[in-house]
Amino acid sequence: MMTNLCRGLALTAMLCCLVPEAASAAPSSESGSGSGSGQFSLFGDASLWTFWRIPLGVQLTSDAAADEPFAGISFEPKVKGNQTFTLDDLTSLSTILWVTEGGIGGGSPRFSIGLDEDGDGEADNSVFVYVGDAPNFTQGTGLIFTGNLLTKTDLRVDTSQIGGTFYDTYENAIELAGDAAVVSVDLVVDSGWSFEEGVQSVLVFDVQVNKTKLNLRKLTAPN
Ligand SMILES: [Ca+2]
Repeated sequence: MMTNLCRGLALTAMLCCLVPEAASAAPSSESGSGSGSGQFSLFGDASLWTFWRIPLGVQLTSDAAADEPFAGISFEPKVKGNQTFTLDDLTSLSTILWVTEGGIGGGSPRFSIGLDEDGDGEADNSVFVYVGDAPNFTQGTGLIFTGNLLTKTDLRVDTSQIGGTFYDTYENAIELAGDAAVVSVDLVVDSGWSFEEGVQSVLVFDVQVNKTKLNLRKLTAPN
């Protein structure tokens, strides 16, 4: 435990040097400029990872034996009046995370983009964007800097729910459903079942949706 803590603190210090904005949160989660501002929240087996009450990250755990064998960070776009935040408004999606238990596999971690295609405000279908190395998205524990996943061309976008294929590009997702309203963008961890120990755990240091960054100080544990 202590070793993990020390490694985590060392890692956080390194991230602060490499990516100053990763651990020093923006003034507000709602401060995104232009399309894509919004609010982050936690769900499932998610908790703030703190040191001396200072939030350093979010721990997302999928324990196959738990009542809620999943965890995530959800981003809800905030729009004014009758404006809509559509899929083609979503141009940048990235995360910095450390896979601490299990690994990457079973389709997790991934981003799940909820789309409302009939205008009732509820998601009808989702587009999934996988984290990890294409084409299998299976690898061990370790630190991942994704960069902007939406500009990658390595077929990490699953458009099968909107008439596409499991291995697709974000460009084609836009072709298929660019006008659909985005109601949520979730970073999901739910593949504990796919690992021998039955647990997949991830420490998330940063998530960015367009220009809106995860603000750890604005997050509270899920109910
Ligand atoms: Ca709907």
